[in-house]
Parts: sequence; structure tokens; C-alpha cells
Amino acid sequence: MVIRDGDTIAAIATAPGDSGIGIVRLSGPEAISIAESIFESISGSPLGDLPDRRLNYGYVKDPTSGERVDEVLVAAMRAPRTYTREDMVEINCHGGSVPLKKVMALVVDKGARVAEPGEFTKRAFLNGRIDLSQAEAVIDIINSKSEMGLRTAMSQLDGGLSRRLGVIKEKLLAMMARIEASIDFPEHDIEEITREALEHGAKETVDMLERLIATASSGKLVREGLKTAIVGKPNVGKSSLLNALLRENRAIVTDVPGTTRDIIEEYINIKGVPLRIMDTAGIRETEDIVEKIGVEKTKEYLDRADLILFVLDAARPISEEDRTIFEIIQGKRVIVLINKTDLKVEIDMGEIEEAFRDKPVIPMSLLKDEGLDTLEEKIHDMVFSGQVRSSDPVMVTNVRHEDCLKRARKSLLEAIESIDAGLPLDLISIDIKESMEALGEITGESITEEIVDRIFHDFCIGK
Ligand SMILES: Nc1nc2c(ncn2[C@@H]2O[C@H](COP(=O)(O)OP(=O)(O)OP(=O)(O)O)[C@@H](O)[C@H]2O)c(=O)[nH]1
Ligand SMILES: [Mg+2]
Repeated sequence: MVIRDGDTIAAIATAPGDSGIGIVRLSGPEAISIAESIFESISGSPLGDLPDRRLNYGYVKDPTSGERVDEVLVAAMRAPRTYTREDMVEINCHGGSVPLKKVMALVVDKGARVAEPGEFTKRAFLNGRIDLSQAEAVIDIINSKSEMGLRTAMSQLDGGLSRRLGVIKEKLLAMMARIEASIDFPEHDIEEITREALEHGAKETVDMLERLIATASSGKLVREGLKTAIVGKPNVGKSSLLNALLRENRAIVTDVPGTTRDIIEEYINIKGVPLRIMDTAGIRETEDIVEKIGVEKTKEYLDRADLILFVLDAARPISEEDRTIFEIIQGKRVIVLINKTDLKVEIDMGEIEEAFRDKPVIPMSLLKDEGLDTLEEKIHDMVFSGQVRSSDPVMVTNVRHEDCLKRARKSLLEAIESIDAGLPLDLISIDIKESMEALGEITGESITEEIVDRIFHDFCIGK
């Protein structure tokens, strides 16, 4: 694929608002000449004559009025060793929105087009510097919510996922080659050997795909954060738990039941796992209108939560309010926390064990800082259960990739069925080809322009 129109694009690449510096970025065949026409270097040399990839001090000047707009550092970077593989210029301005907009207006006046979101990275992909999964990793790096999310995205940018897929594609190619050889030399015993080899190869490849697909649910959580809701009846210590996990006094804690009225939402990292954690209003039957709305909202949030931390008070017997919550959270991913174990224990542990047989139950005292470590370990283990190791940076974090992998697997399973049913080899090769195409969609070898456009549309301007 090549860029259809060789136009030059420009964008303010830094975040809006006041800052120390702000960068206007250009890419395309006219990038250097456009920047040259508004740049007055301190040495007097035109930008095109200045050394490549060096910051040059000077001014942006409005060529019509001759007025100096901003004091800047400008770098020209010549193709092909650039982010987009085209000529690029970065103009480092002062970070206010007025100078940046003025510089943008000048480059547009000189012929640059305002870039669409993600268009720089899209050019890097279309010009073959990175594949599609690597381009998608760029946006994940920008949006990453935790160190683990960042590490996973960096590994994807580095081609970690692409290389794993490369190994799988090699296997499929080898199978295709066998089929072709066998069709060219159609002696019976060769065909038998081919069938056996194909079945073996297909099964191995399905296993490799399974292993990648198995990382997807953890991958999604690493990327987006685990939606976690803290629930329990009033005054059990929900807000105290949020504060303890955050290690700061974010939520108001008092001994008055019904202290938290609205939902408080924060991001925290637990052993590298990002949690979007919500402290909720204590659930109880109430006539107070504000509290009632809070409780209704809590019920809504519970429906959408990936994980529920259900807090009980060790010093009080199980009440009707607790039992109402038991019912609401049945069938969800729950960790049960028995808080205030520093007090005289009145709760019936037998009933808890009975009601939450298959769920972890952790005694804790937030007052004495006990049980938190166990909780953090449990959360980590829940996210990285089974085959997924948190130390392996190659993870499927993207729903689009997961879908492609599943389609690749489906085609291969069909191939295996066809082999078992003794169907002709050229029919089997169709399934294998389909599988390869599904994998090619991840890296962008086989993909429609429409999907490419949709992917890059989620990017920010200037990237
Ligand atoms: N003894 C003891 N008291 C605790 C413990 N954890 C919290 N508390 C106290 O319990 C009271 C209620 O704590 P909160 O965190 O406000 O409880 P909550 O569940 O958020 O309450 P609402 O927002 O009213 O639903 C406060 O006085 C806390 O200091 C604990 O482990 N032991
Ligand atoms: Mg509270």
C-alpha cells in the first residue's frame, strides 16, 4: 500500500493547555520547504541547508507581515529514517495555545493539511515501517494505565506479538507447501504421509493459537483496568478499604452509617494490575432520598463490575442487609472480606463459608493493617490465573486481535475435521488459507482500508 496523495500533514502534537513547550509536527514531501518558509534561523541559513536531525535555534516569522511569532527550536528529519518514513519537521514552540495555533495557521497557509487523528502513525504503517499490531501498540502506550499495561504495549510495539504470529504463519505455510507437493505428485503413499503431517501440524498450530487466546482476558484487564466495586452494608469499612488500597485518605470515613452517598471512582495499581475501583454507598433499605439514589446506582455498578469486593463486619452478626447483598452478587466474581477482626467476632463464619463456598474469604482488620497483602495477592492471582504468566509480556490485549485469532483457530479446526473425513487436499488448503488470512488481519497484511481507517480514528491528533 502507498499513500494515495503525497500531501504534507501538520498537527499540534502536544496536549492542549499551557505548558513549557508545545510541538507542531509536519510530515510529507513538503515538510521541510514549508517549515523553511516560516523559519528564521539564528545563523541565517535556510532550514533545508541545516544539518539533519539537529535542533536549530531561531524564530517563526509570519512571511506576510515579517512579524516574529515565537522563539523556537526546529529539527528537520529526512526520509526514510523517520517516524513516518517521510520527511518530517518538528517545531518546538513555547507551550501556550496562542503561539501554537498561530504556527499551525502559518504552515497550513503554506500548503500543509491538518492531520487526522493517528495519521502520522497510519503513514508509518502504510509506508511499511511498522505493522498494524505495532501501530495499535502506540495508542496503547499512550493510554496505558499501569506499568504492566505499558510493558505489554511496548512489547507489542517491539514486534513481540508479530513474531509469535510469524512462527504460526511459518507453520501454516509449510503445511500449504506439503499440500502443493502432494497434489503435484499424487501417489497414494505420499498423500497418506501428507495427511498425517497436516493433522499433526494443524493440531500443534491450534495449541499455539489457544495459548495466545488464553491471554486475552488478562490482556484486556491489563489494558483497560479491572472494574472493581466495593460493596457492603453501611459502616463495615468500605471507604476505609478504598483509602487503604490507595494509601491516601481519599474517601471520608466516619462511624456514622451512610457516610458515603455517591460513588467514588479511582485508578490504582495492584502488583501491576490496574484497577478502576469504586467505593459505593452502603446498601440498606432507606427512606433518605439521597441515600436511596446512591444505593440504586450501586446496584447498577455491580452489574457492570468485573470484580466485587464484598465487605462484612466481623463484630456484627449477619443481617438481612448482608443477605440482600448475598443475593445480588450471586454468580459474580467476588472476594469476601471479613473486616474488623480486631474486635470481638460475632459473625457466623460457618454461614459465610456456606454461602460463598467457591469464593475466597479473607479475614482482615483495616485498623491493624491486616489482610491487605492477602487481598492484593488474591486479585493478582485472579487476573493471571491458569496458563497466563504475568511475566510474559506477549499478551493479546486487543479485542480485534482476539477475534482474528479465534477465526484462525476455527478454520484450522475445520481443516482437522476435513482431514479426518478424508476430504480432498485442495479443500483442506482452503481452510488453511483462511486461517492465514485471519492472522494477516492482525498485522495488517490482509485487511480492508475501511478497517484501517477505523483503527486509526481512535488515535489522538498529532500521533
Ligand atoms: N475496629 C475497627 N474499625 C474499623 C475498621 N475498619 C474501619 N473501621 C471503622 O468503621 C467505621 C466505618 O468505616 P467506613 O470506612 O466509613 O465504612 P463504610 O462502609 O464506608 O460506611 P458507609 O459509607 O457509611 O457505608 C469508621 O469509624 C472506621 O474507622 C477495622 O478494621 N477495625
Ligand atoms: Mg463509605
